[in-house]
Amino acid sequence: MSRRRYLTTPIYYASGEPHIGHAYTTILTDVLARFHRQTGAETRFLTGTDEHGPKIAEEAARRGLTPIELCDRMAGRFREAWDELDISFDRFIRTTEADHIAVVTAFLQRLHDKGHIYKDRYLGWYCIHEERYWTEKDLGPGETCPDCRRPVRQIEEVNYFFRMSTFQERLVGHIEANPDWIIPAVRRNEVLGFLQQPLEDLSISRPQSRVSWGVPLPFDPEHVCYVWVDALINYVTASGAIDPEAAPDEQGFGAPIESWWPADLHVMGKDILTTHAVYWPTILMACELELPRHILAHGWWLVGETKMSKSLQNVVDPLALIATHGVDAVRWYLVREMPTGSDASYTPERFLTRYDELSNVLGNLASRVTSMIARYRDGALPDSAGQGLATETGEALGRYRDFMNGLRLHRALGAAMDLARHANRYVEEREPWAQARDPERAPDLDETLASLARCLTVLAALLEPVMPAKMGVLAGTLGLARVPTLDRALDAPLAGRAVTRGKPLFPRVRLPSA
Ligand code: ME8
Repeated sequence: MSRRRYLTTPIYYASGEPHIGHAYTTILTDVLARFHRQTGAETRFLTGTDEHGPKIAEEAARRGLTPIELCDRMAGRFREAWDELDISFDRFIRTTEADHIAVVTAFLQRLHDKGHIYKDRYLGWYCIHEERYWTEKDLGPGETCPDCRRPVRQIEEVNYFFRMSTFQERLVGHIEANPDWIIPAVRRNEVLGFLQQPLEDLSISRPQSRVSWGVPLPFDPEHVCYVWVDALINYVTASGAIDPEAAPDEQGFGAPIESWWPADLHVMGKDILTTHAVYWPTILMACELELPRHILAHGWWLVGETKMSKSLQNVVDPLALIATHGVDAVRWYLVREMPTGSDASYTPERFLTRYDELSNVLGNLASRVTSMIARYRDGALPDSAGQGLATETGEALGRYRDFMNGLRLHRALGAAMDLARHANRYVEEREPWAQARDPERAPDLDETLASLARCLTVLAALLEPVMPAKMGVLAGTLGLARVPTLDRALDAPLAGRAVTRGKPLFPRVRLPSA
C-alpha cells in the first residue's frame, strides 16, 4: 500500500497551555500517522498554532505582551509538549508565518474575484472565546454563548460576507453521497440536521478599527480576515497546493498543482465540527479546490460531567502524568480509553486501571517470555516451525488493521491486548517450566518459546504506533534492531536472535496523592 496520506490536527489557539484535550487529538493523529507509515504509505502529518484574532490580542494585552510575543511563547509550549509526547509531526504551522499569510491573501482575492464576496452591515452577537458569531435566537439566558455560556458582545459594523448560502445544496449533496465523509455517523447526522435550516452567509472580515491582529483583506486593508477563515486555510498552506507568487490562474485554484492536497483526514473535537464541515468545504468549493477526504470529530474529555477546558480550570496536565508513568502510558491511556467519537471521563483510577493492563498483561508477557528464553535457552531464540498462537496472531493482525482503517483506534488497541491475553493463557497451557524439566520435550519447549517470541514481535508492531518508545525497547530485548513493519512482523526470522531479559516494561508505580 503506497498511497500518500495527509493527516491534520486542528491548529490550537496560542492563548492557552496545551492540556489533555489537545494532547488527545494530537496523539490520535500521531497514532494514525505512524500506522500509515508502518504500512508503507508516504505520510504527512500537520499540526500547529492559531495565532490571529481578538482572543489572542486580548490575552497578550492581559499578560503585558505584544500578540507576537505571546504567540512565540505559546507555539514554543505546544512544540515542547509535542516533543515530550513523542508526536511525529512533519510540519508545525503558525498562522503568523509569511507564507501562510500570502496563501490566505490569495484565497481572499480569489473569493473576491469570483464574485463570492459582498459588503454589508452586520448586526449580531459575538463570543470572543469561541471566536463565533451568534444570532439572537441562538443565545443562552442573559445573552450568553450557547457553547461556552460566557457573555457575548453585541456588534454592529460593516463586514464583508462570503456567499456561503449558495453552496448549501452542493454541500448537502456531498454529505449524502459520501456517508463516511464525516465520522462518526452521529456527527454526520448533526451536520445534516443543521443544514436543514437555510444556511446564512458568513461574515469573513472585521474592521481594523476593532480588530487589528489579523490578515488584511487584499481588496480593502481597512478590514482583517475573520480568524476562522484564516485558520482553516492552514491545511492548504501546508499542503503546498497554492502558489501565491504565481499568476492568478496558475496559483492552484481550479487547476491543481502537485501537492499534498486534498487532506485524507482532518481530526478534531466535536466542538469545531461546524467550522470544518460547513464553513471549510464551502470555501473550498468556491475556490475550486477538492474537499478533504474525511473528517473525524471525536468526543470530549470530561472531568466529572464537565468538558475539560482551560477556562473552567479543570484541565489535566499531560506532562505531569508523563513524569510519573512515562509518555507511552499516557498515549496508551488516552487512545485506549476513549471510544473514537464518544466522550470519556478522565479519572486517576481509570488511568491506573489502564496502566495495570499494560503492566499485568503486556509487561508480564514480555518479562515471562524473555526470561524463559534467557533461562532455558541461554538467550538464543530457538528456530522452530511451530505454529502455536498462529491463528490468534493472524486474526489479531486482521482485526487491528480493519479497526485502524475504520478509525476505531480503541478497538484496534483492544485487539492487540486480547492477543497478549491469549499469549499469557498459552503460557499457562503449555507449562514451559514443565517442558524444561524433561529433556525429551526440548522440541516442545522450542516450539513454545518460538511461538511466544513470534507473537511478541507482532505485538511490538501492533503497538508501535501508540507506544513507539516502549515497543522499540521490547523489539530490542527480542534481538531486533527495530520494530518490524506490520507486513514483516509475522515472518521476521527467529533463528540467531539474541534475547535479553530487560527491565520491566511497565514497572508498578503509584499516582502521587492529589
Ligand atoms: O478551536 N476533549 O483551538 P483550541 C477533547 N484554534 N478534545 C479537546 C478538549 C477536550 N476537553 N479540549 C480541546 C480551536 N480539545 C481553533 C482550531 S483549526 C483550523 C482551528 C481539542 O485550542 C479538540 O481537538 O480551542 C478541539 O477541537 C481542539 O482541541 C480545540 O482547540
